[in-house]
Amino acid sequence: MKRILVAVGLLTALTACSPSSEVAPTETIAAESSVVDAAAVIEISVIVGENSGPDRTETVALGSTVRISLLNSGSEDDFHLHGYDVASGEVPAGEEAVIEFVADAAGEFELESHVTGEVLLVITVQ
Ligand SMILES: [Cu+2]
Repeated sequence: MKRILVAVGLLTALTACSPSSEVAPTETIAAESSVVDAAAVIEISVIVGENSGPDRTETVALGSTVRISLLNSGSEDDFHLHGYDVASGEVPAGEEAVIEFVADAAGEFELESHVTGEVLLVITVQ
């Protein structure tokens, strides 16, 4: 199952991470299909535990549409991109989640697991 989440709460203040008790303030919209120009989408593939970690960095241009495919190779998890406040929701073991967002704010943003607290990827938008 793939889910595409588009952030609409981009003005939401940065929130500190609290793995199990976080009440998501983020508004998300589940979309059946992407309406963006495929050629303009930056695809990032993450296999959790294989090519993920705090030392993995990806740099994207400001204004890009970024689509992160996350294969959850571990147990059930919940992934979250800080700063943009987009989350995957619960992802069962072995399933893939897609987090998509428009990189309209510059900076460094951590993608992390809310179960382990591990940083999986750092995205630099510049
Ligand atoms: Cu988080």
